[in-house]
Amino acid sequence: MKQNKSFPEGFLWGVSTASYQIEGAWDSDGKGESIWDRFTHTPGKIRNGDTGDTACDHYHRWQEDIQIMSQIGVKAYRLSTSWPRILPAGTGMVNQKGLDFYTRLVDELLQKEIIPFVTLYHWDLPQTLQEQGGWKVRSTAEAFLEYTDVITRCLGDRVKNWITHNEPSVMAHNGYHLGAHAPGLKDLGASLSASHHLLLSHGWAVPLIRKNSPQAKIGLSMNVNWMAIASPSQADHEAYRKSSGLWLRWYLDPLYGRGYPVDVIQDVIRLGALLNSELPFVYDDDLSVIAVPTDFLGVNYYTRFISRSTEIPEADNLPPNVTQSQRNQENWTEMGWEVYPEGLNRVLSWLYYEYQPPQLYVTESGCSYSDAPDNDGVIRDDRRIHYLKQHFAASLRAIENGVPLGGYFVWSLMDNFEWDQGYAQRFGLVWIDYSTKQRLLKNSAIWYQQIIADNSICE
Ligand code: GCO
Repeated sequence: MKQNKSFPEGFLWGVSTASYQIEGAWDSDGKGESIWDRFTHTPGKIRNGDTGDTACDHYHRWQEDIQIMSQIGVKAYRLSTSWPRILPAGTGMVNQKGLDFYTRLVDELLQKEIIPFVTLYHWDLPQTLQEQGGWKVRSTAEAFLEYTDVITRCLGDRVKNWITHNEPSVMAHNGYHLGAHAPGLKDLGASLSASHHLLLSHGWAVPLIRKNSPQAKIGLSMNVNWMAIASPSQADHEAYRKSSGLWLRWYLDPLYGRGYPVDVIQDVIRLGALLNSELPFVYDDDLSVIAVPTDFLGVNYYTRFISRSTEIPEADNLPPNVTQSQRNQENWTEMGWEVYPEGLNRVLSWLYYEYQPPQLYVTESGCSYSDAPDNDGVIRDDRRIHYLKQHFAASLRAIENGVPLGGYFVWSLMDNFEWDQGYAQRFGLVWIDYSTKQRLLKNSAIWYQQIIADNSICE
């Protein structure tokens, strides 16, 4: 029999976006160039040659977008501020028009009783800083502090929820090691020093935000997908140790006071990216700076990945890395990611019991399906509704399991620029017609409206 299952009172139902993915206006009103502007303007980097030059044109249509959020009834909105819109050269001159944009945005959100969660860095580093070494060098962490000071002095009286970084592991790996994201480097050693400077800048920023924004709650968002081990073999366990080490423990361990994991350092030495276990980029007090207490951990969850040793590819009954055409449509999104809701419960529970953050939020979770308006103009994105319902249910299981989960931000409010995938992937609750920039609520947005109003799901 179906049952109504309620969420705790005050649970924050939200939506999430990021500046480069929605704003457009890439060179308007004094904004400086970002590494994503440079990267997307470089031929061959992005699917279909797409750029974020206009994206959803949110920079000009922000009022309509807030109106839509208000119509859906969201309680909270996670946005990110664009560093080069505020400090065009990364440091020094402040662009008042950039600050004014975010001030108007925040004021309008508050007016509509939507709580802003502001991410300071969602990957759009000023290009000028990249030319000085980007996150590879310590001075970028110092520059981040200057930027944090400017923005939190401006908004700190009204914004009370701050996220320093979005997915530092993805920034460091995809940007500096795998080369798929800006700045497009392929150097494991560089990605390690980048990761350290990202974490250091977080550690420095937290006390500054506390000073400029009294009573603020501060956290950082990590992408944590569920990592399953393909088989009980030693080789598959070893594959799991390595990948979870590099992608998760390398970040979470220092953030929660354990320092960098020794086994990962040994792996990296074996790969030739470090000479020995002395990490040249770590200075004396850095680890205690990074371990500064925070108020919450943001979790971006999408899928399950399977750790499998390449030596024994077929040794189990978990899905192999099959091609898109072989996949059961229902269980795989158009990103090629498996739909695996129980992983969210496991991730939230693992993070809470392993690292004990005082609170957790799902700061992103969602799916890419390209369902378009039918002839009658209705967007029947039933697969998204199914995805969200199952992931909300998994969140509730985590709450029942004792996890202090404060809210869930659906990725994303609207279709937007999906990094190296350009506009080919649509994660939105709201459809964007990219030729006219018209917004249209999908059925999932209307369904979400009801979930928020009821604060419960029916299972
Ligand atoms: C990320 C980012 C988002 C993405 C989303 C879908 O996780 O990569 O935070 O900007 O758009 O996750 O891939």
